[in-house]
Amino acid sequence: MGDLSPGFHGKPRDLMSRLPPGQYPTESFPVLSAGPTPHIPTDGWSFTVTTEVGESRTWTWEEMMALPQEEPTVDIHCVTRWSKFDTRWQGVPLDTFLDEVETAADFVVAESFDGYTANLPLEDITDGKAWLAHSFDGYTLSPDHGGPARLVIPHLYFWKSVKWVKGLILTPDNEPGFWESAGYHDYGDPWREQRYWSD
Ligand SMILES: Nc1nc2c(c(=O)[nH]1)N[C@H]1C(S)=C(S)[C@@H](COP(=O)(O)O)O[C@H]1N2
Ligand SMILES: [Mo]
Repeated sequence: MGDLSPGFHGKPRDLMSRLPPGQYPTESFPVLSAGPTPHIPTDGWSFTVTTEVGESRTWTWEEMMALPQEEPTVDIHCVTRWSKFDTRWQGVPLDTFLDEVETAADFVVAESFDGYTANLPLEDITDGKAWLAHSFDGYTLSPDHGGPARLVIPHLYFWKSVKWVKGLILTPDNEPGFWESAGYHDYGDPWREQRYWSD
């Protein structure tokens, strides 16, 4: 709790109101990866959105970097109970990619270069709620934190924010991802403490 120093961003009391139940604040940035860290060069990187009828749209690194950029500052919450306030990312809102495809799907599976997946309702990654991020705190995103690029979906537990993301697959039905198949909650709202299936 020593992390809660006044002057960091308002009063400690204000910060505590931003802390979901069962979480503790940290100023460090832990690394949580289920497997080894893949090292993907940007010239071998691409991002693909595939629709439920198999149509797809792909962006190269240069194309993605040329899109309008945003710099969200958000609080993030890991299911292992650490929360980190005011994390500053740079990237492209997922709306920008999804606007380029036609879909009637209600769900999406985010896929990583390492095989990791996470499922999400489509409405949870649209309307400015989620980003493809390539920088953190003004610096290129390091491989252990998901570089060259990762998802940032701050309103859900951070396991949904797929590192080394390579694409989004739109699906008519909900298809549980890596942790969602292994006992973690399907939706993962930190404010409702949706950690496990039984929550
Ligand atoms: N591809 C991939 N993405 C992943 C993970 C992973 O193991 N593989 N771990 C998830 C979990 S559980 C968390 S808390 C965050 C951790 O991000 P960090 O290592 O940058 O803190 O990434 C998420 N995204
Ligand atoms: Mo996590």
